[in-house]
Amino acid sequence: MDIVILTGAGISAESGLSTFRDTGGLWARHDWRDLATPAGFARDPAAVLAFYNARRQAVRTARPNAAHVALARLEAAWPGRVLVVTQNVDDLHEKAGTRNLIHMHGAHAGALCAACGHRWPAPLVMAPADPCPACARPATRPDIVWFGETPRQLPAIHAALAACDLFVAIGTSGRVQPAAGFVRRARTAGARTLELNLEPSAQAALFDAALQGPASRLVPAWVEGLLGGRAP
Ligand code: BJW
Repeated sequence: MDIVILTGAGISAESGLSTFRDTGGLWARHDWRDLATPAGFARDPAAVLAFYNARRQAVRTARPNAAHVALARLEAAWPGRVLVVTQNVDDLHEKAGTRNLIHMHGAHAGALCAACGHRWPAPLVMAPADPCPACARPATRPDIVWFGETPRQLPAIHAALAACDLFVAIGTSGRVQPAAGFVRRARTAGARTLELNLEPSAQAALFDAALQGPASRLVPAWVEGLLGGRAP
């Protein structure tokens, strides 16, 4: 039985990283048009880089919680294929030991030249004057998918959704496309679907089952049940 797991900011909330759309979340405190669009970066690169520098710094010291650890344990112990597709740009799945992982919205670990498209490992702090190592133009940006940009590795994700037997969404509000559409794709392909979230997401009614609670409690319990032979 092959499993595809979609994670969102809620899985990292208990590791101390902000979500986006909860009360006090990043988009409650900042305007996404200024900080998470190519147009916002063109208007004020210093403000965008400062926003991501602060978050990159917070991620550096953040530790995976019981939910990330449980997913890594599932991948190691499960006889079928387990693919984690994360919308998160932190590295907590990697730190927990997950190997088969797609960062569909990019990662703090990467830098991208907005002028020539060259990619390289991100420094801890980016500044607008930083030259691209390939073309030398001062156009360094985080290698992160902003609104209006195409998420990474969609063909591989769509292929996995079409072939999976179980699709699980964890800690995501289901408000951002195309990730919000994955549950429909998985259902169409015949997969069973499960949502684990603090509250019912915008997509909750589309899932076969939806459980509410903190990821650090729900995910380890679900993984233990699955590895113990309980139905998903
Ligand atoms: C817990 C918990 C705990 C809390 N335990 N749970 C109109 C205008 C402009 C754009 C559009 C538009 N209409 C449609 C679009 C497209 C747009 C979009 O969907 N916009 C909507 C918001 C309207 N999408 C795009 O532009 C995407 N690209 C695209 O569509 O390209 C076209 C294309 C499609 C297909 C093929 C080819 C081309 C790109 C989207 C990029 C998203 N970027 C961001 C920021 C960058 C990353 C970063 O800085 O970190 O990505 S936005 C932000 O939202 C971030 C996240 O990855 C993403 C999803 O958020 P997530 O993870 O769901 O977090 P929250 O906060 O929303 O939810 C957290 C949940 O956890 C809540 O439900 C809590 O209850 C729960 N929770 N604590 C369990 N302890």
